[in-house]
This record gives sequence, structure tokens and C-alpha cells, in this order.
Amino acid sequence: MPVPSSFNDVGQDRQLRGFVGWVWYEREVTLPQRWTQDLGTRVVLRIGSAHYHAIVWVNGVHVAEHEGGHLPFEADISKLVQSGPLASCRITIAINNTLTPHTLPPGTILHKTDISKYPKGYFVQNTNFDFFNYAGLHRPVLLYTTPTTYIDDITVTTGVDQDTGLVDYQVSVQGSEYFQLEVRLLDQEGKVVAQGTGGRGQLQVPNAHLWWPYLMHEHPAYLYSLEVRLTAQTAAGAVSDFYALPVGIRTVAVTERRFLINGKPFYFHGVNKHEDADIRGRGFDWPLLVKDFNLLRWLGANAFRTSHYPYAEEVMQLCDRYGIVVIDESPGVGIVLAQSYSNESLQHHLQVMEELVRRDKNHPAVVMWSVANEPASFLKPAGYYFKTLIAHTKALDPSRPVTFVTNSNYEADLGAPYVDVICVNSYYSWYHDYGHLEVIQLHLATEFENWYRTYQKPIIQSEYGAGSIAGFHQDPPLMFSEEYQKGLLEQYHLVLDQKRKDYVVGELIWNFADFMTDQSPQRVLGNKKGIFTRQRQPKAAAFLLRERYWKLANETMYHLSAAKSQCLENSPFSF
Ligand code: BDP
Repeated sequence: MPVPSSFNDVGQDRQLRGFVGWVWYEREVTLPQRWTQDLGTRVVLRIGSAHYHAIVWVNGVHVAEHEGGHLPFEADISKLVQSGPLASCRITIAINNTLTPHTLPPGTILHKTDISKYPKGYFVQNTNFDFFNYAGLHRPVLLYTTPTTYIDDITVTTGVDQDTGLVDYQVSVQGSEYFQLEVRLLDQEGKVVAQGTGGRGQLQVPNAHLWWPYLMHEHPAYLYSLEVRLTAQTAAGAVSDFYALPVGIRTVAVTERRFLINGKPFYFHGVNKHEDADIRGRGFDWPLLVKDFNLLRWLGANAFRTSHYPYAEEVMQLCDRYGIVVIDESPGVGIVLAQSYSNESLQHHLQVMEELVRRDKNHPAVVMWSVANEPASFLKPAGYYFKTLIAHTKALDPSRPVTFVTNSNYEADLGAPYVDVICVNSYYSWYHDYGHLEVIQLHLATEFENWYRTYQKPIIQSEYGAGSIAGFHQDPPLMFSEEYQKGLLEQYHLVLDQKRKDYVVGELIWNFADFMTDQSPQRVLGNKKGIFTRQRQPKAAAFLLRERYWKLANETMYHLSAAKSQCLENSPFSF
């Protein structure tokens, strides 16, 4: 079985594709001698993502257990690989993709016991989310080393005081209490612009280059490099550790009507994505990732939401480098059963937010956390659940706003009082009033007004869209034709163009690309709401959005600088 990859689509076996239960991965590797002989070396096994529940053994000894896909976990295996003459190391990982009402996402197993209709022991897994439950080792499995006294974590938050950039850092060191830390901040030319010592402090950068989103500045995504150097005296002698962290200096703030980046109004014009492609399923794949970023840039998109789970770290790194703003979403999708609001579920959700914030807190591209997508937030326990979850996330990271994405009625939503930005999904003229594009404008304007009147918080249209089968054409437009998809988006845009002058701060299309789902009578080889096909070819809607997004970018630039900036000189459209 290749790693990284989902196991589902690489074989020819129907049973493997839909398999629910334990799968086993095993690999024997030979370690370099200096890893196994030098007791001053710490050897770590790191698993990028194993979906869903994973148990890990090294040379037959249990070293780790982890609940939940999409986030990394690791085990210090030094003692095991340094204890004998063996330089080899057998890594065994068992993964179970069974979902329960308390996992994230939740799911249920339905046992069909009527033996006149189903074979003995027959069961199916039911979920309340609209994507295929791909499973396996989705991201790289790595072995790495550090000294036994090592830099365990760095937390950076940034601020701006007039022209001075402020970089607050905190370094956590494990293994010893006797160490020195030196911290330097380098600009893109490699020049040291600020330095400090010790585990925490503030670096001040005069005339700082700020990190700006793509299409908001002529030099977007400026990254400094924070170099942290550790030296320590241990029984084994002097050791040193070193880490370089890209740092973008920027601020994020939310007012009653605006989302501000570096004090300027930011309008999200982008997409919702999935980690999804032919054959590899949800498996990490560099060429696919770079293709997707090229498409985002072509489209003029400045943002996406990691619907509906955390994406690979490499994705976040590219967002930092390209200036693509991210709403970083947890795997809290399909929380619709009362049981999924239990204390057990909440505790797990809090833990997942800790893992997510720890992993992604230093990415300037991440501007907001989303704790969930379309939960049944009208159920009674939802108020306490979201109040606790959002407060916990804010305590973990006071520097970013927090939201969840809702499709509940504005009057019934018990979680909305706790969010900083209202994110609403709607599918007018698709799931209801289907075929009737003429009702969209009134529906949407009414919905926006209701939400704003109730909460006075900025609103993002976090999903809207229509399915289309690439190559299907109908005039007048009919559902599933490229024309209908385009026509539906145009109706939404008319209202968005009015309300963005007021309190709507973003629009994210559902979806960037067609993606795989469970089989059902509503799905034709998956969900076809992509503006690109699953193979990343544009449908008509992609050209429509491209024109719109570049126009929105031109407008933003026009407002920000008196003269139109050069950054849009290469704009495919001039207005
Ligand atoms: C929304 C969900 C999304 C679905 C989409 C759809 O958030 O995951 O794929 O609807 O039905 O409700 O296409």
C-alpha cells in the first residue's frame, strides 16, 4: 500500500474500497548507526495523518495511540531503537476508520440483522457529511532526530505599531533546564533585522514589511525567518538545536461590519476545497497541491476554507508563501445527533482544537478558526457546547477570531451568539425552489438582513453553489448544466454586490473541484458542484468567477492605494 495515500481507490477490490474496520501497515527500516549509538540523540516517529483511530508499535512495542485523522502525532522511540544491537526498526501501524457519535466527524454503524435479507454480521457505516470517508495513512510518516535537549515548540504572534512590526515569541525547550536561547529575525535578503535572547520576548522591526494577502499589495506574503538557536550543557557534553520558522507580520481584527487585515478591510473572495483526487483519495500529493495553487492564482482567489477538516501542513506553508488567506476548520462536520453533543464528544472536540491550534498557530495565512460545519446548532445542548468550544479556542489563541459555519435559521441558532463572524451556507434554487433562479435575490437579501439585524456581526457567504456535469449544456439553463451553475452564481453575486458595501465580508464558492462522496441517488460519481472538474479542468463557472474575483481585487487595490498598484498589471482583466 503506497504512503501517503488513501487505501480505498488504489485497488481493484470493491471490498477494500468500502472497507470499514482495522487495516495494518508495516515497514522495516534500517537506522543510521549514529542514531542508535549516540545517546545524546532523540529519535522521533511522526505520523502526519492516520484516519481515523491509530495504534503504533515499534519492534512490537506499543508507542502511540491517536484518535482522529487530519492531524499529526508522534512518539519518542529513542529508548527502543537504542537498547540493543539492532539498527533495524519495524514500524507497525493499525488504523481503524470506524466512526462513532463521539468521533470527529461523527458516524454510526448500522447493523442489519434481518438474516432473510442480509448476510450474518452485515453492517454499514452511516455518516452525516457529504464526502467519501477516505482512510489510511494520508500524509507522510517520518523518522527524525533532535538532541535530547531540544526546541519543542515556538509560538509567535505579531503586531504593528505605526511602521514598527512587533514579533512576540515564546520558545519551549524540553530535556533540560540549563540552556541558552538566541533568537534572530532575518528579512528576505538574509539581513538580521532584530534579535533577542531567552525563552520569550518581543522583537521590534522598524519599517517592517507586512504580510499582505495575494492581490491586496504589490508585494504580498512577505515572510521573515525567525531563527532560534539553542545551546545546552548536558552530561553528554554541549548540544545545540536550531529551528527556522517563517514569520509574517500582520494583524487581524473584526469590527461590526468589517474583517480587517493590517487595519484594512479584507473581502474574502475564494473557495471551499477538499483534499480529494482520483486514485490517491485524500493522500498528500505535491503535483496536485501545486496545480491547485496555480488554479487559485489564475482564478484571482485570495482565500479558502479548509472544509471540512485540517489540511496538510504543506498546504498551509504554501498559503503563507502565496498570500492565500485561510479559514482553518476542524473536522467538526456532521454534528447532528444529540449524542454528539455529549460531554465525551465535547472533550474530544476540545482536544482536537488543541492539536489544530498547536499545529497551525504560527501561519500568518490563518486568519480565523472554524470549529465546525453545519452542526444542528438549534438543538438545546448546542448553546453550551459552542460557548465552551469557542471560549477554549480563544484561550488557546487569543490572536484570531473564531467561528463555525451554520445553515441553521438565524432565530434558532444557539451557537451564533459566540462567534466573531457569521458564516452562512445556503443553496437557494438548488435544494429547494430548484429550477427557480428567479427567487434567489429575495431569499438571500432577506437572509442577510435577518442575520445582521440580529447580531451586528460581519457575514461571510461561506458556501453557495450548484452542481454541473462538465460538458452538459442547456439554454434556457436546466439543473446540472454548466449554464445553470453559472446562472445561479450570477444571481448570488447581484445580492453580494449590494451587501458587501455594508456588512458582507466574503464569498466562498462550493466547491473548488468536484469530489467523491458516498454513493446515493443524489450523487453522480460524487458531488459535482466544483467549478473545476475533479481532474482540475475549468467549467464555465470558473471563467465567471475568475472575471469576478479579479474585478474585486482591482477594486480593493484601487481603494487601498491612490494609484492603481502594479501588482495587478498582469491582471487578465482591466476595468
Ligand atoms: C453543504 C455541506 C457540504 C456539502 C454541500 C452540498 O456543508 O459539505 O457538500 O452542502 O450539498 O451543506 O453540496
